[in-house]
Amino acid sequence: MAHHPLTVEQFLMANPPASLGGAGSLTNLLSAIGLVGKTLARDLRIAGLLNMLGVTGDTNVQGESVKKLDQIANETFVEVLQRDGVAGALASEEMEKPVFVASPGRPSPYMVLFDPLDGSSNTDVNMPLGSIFSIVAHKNVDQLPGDNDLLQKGTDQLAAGYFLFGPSTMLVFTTGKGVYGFTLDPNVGEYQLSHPGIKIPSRGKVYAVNEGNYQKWPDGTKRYIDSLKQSDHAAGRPYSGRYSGCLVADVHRLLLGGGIYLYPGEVNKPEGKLRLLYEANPMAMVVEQAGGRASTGTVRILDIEPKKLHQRVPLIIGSTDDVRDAERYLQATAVCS
Ligand code: AFP
Repeated sequence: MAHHPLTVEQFLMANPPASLGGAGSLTNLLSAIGLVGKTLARDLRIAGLLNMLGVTGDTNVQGESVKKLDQIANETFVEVLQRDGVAGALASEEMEKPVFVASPGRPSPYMVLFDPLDGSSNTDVNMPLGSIFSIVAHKNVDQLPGDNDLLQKGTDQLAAGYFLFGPSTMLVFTTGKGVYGFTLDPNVGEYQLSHPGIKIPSRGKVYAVNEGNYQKWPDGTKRYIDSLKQSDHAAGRPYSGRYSGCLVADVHRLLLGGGIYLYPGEVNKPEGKLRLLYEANPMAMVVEQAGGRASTGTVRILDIEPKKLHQRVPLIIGSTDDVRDAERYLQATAVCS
């Protein structure tokens, strides 16, 4: 008998997520997001042949140089998710302002926040890339959504996940009932269940951080990273360093094998680099649903009350025991400073 893993749609039909806008509407939204991933996987596979590499010459709201693939990925998310009223509002790392799609005749209970292409430094050198998405409810569909409706705590997310564009394309997501990984079979055109019920080990042997920033860190962060390099066989140290430049790829490795990813605050930039609403929150929901932990070093990511759409936070995420170890070192600095 041939082996036919569940497609993501079959999985969602068998495990229907709590929908707001009528039965199946969150399933419809997740399927639309799945189409975005298939489209991006197709483009990325031959980007070098389609004049899609390099920069556009613009800078985004973050003040970062925009890669052509950043723009293509953002346009794909917006074009697909504007259709069919699957989402009422869209917010992106690449757009200063959200796109409000809902209209009186086309309300939608869902809003999607996304980083359309994570790991932009990897686009032109064929290294791993990702996309990250977070789905929140527009609670009062009788009123059109506004900027403040998007500023919701991570604990309010209805679903979150990512695409990993690596040797294979994967869709990994949670709707609050565990974490499931699907591998895209491009020949069939379907995501098929390959990683049911992902659980992150309580401790790993891998750490992911940009050590080039070492001199910018507070002492506690330096001491933590130094500790991972000390030889202590009972504690499984030294850890191995694995840093790809793509949050999705580094966290996916930890999700399956355990360990810790850090983009910590710096002495002169305590807020760090990563964005709360469309990077830290969705990755934190996935990792917590898999049994892991995500904090700023002092505060649980999912408990943070957002103040601004593109707000940045430090991110310490991964195996529970590893993140707790890091928090002890970072909080020791916080107390002293
Ligand atoms: P870009 O998408 O702008 O490359 O940023 C990627 C990212 O948000 C995250 O995916 C990486 O882990 C981290 O930033 C890389 O940042 P550094 O290049 O400063 O280490």
